[in-house]
Amino acid sequence: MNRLRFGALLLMRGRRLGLYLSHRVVLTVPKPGPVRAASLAAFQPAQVFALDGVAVPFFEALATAAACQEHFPSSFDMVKRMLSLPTEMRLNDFLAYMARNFGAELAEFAVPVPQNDSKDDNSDTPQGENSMDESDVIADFNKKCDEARERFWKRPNILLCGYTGSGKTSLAKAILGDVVPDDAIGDGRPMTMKYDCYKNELVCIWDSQGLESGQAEEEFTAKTRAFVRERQNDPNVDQHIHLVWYTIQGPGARVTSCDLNLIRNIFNQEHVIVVITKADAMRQRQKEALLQALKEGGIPDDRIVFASDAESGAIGCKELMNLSYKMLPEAYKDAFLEAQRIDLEARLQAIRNKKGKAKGIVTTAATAAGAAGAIPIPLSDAAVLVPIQVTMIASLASLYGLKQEAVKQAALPFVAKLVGVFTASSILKLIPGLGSVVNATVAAALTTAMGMYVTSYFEETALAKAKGVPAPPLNFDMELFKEFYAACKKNKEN
Ligand SMILES: Nc1nc2c(ncn2[C@@H]2O[C@H](COP(=O)(O)OP(=O)(O)O)[C@@H](O)[C@H]2O)c(=O)[nH]1
Ligand SMILES: [Mg+2]
Repeated sequence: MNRLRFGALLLMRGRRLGLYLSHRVVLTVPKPGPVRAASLAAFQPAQVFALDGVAVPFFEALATAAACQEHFPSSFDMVKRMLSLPTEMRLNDFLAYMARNFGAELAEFAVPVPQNDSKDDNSDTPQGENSMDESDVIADFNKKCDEARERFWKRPNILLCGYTGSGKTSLAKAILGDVVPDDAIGDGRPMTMKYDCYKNELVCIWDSQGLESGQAEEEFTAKTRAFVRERQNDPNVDQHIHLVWYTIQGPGARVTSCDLNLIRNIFNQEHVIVVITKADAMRQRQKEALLQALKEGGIPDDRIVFASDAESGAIGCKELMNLSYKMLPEAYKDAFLEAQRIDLEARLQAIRNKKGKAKGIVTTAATAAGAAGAIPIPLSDAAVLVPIQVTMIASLASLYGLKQEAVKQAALPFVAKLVGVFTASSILKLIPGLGSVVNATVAAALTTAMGMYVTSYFEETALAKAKGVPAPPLNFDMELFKEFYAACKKNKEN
């Protein structure tokens, strides 16, 4: 069966049209009069146009019409009015118009049969006509999480280059931790064949084979050039190499012409950090000699870091991490900061700094909820607010980098609760005196309250995760939620 998306336009057997708000709520004009919400099952559509938001452009006009109880002879007239089409237009001409202007196609549709079998008895989820399909909500939630993930977490590509045995893999492991497998570190043997890609959702490390002593330098240089060219020619910048850590073995105290050629001519120098490795085993004189040789080769001081692996005390790793952070393109910084294992305080601070973005997400959702609430939503249909909030929570979960398992543990119970909270009986219990209708102000305030509540919980969870301590238990704390709600309402009134 085709999945319906928010804003799909439904056509009933016959001529009645409805706007699908998701989770089985349809807006239509059931009989001459104002716009009403109906359940998908009651509407019984047989055909559907455009599974993707075709009705969204006139949603605002619809909300206004509904708010002032505007009278429509039929749902078809309502749609024509929203689209500013001539009232005498016939259904066939209308279908042709939709195809032309929205690329909307008419498809057969069957109302899915609700599954009521697997609900436990003391679940908060209401049964019956107005109940939302929880599995639908969760599928939607997971999809929204993936989408948000792509927005917030752009994964940087870091290339490690340098002679075999110079300590490339050890360095990557010291800074980026477990993404680099233990057995990738060699003892003189070339462990890395061609280019190995170590990656998780935060970072992708290209570990090159490295130049073997005795191997033709030209061949190695040509191979490296080909690899870099291929990536930098990709129109998708996410595929580019964003940073190069070029390693020079410190105790060797030698910079070869091959090193200099690679650093200066093959890579974009703007993206290269020269890392002098095994600093733990270097004499001061060797350090000075290397710096001098690099300086003569035209490498600026501020692009050179002395470092050692984790076993040797991770000398200079914090410095390398800070410099890398500074040099990475803006979009890739957050993921890098999260991936690095060297500077815990920087990670904690980065998590705390997410409040601003979180606030933006909550405001967007509250605005959408306010627009939905402009059609005074009968409480039984407060379900229309759920998809908006599901999107909000998914975005917040992704922003705080809660991984798939954490999302399941921390966010899904929220979503399940949400389905319960936004139903007539529990919402009335929650906020006495609310009346029987959720209006724009209440819809926005409820959404803001939920957003603030979720943000503070996700922030705590992300901080705990970074510190390696157990995440706080999730108790959906009604009292706390009420406090947030009261604060939001007060804000609105002032
Ligand atoms: N003393 C010391 N040894 C290191 C350091 N980094 C790497 N090594 C050793 O150098 C060898 C080669 O390291 P590896 O990371 O596999 O180098 P790669 O071939 O460039 O990836 C291994 O035996 C490492 O244990 C370091 O900072 N200090
Ligand atoms: Mg290696």
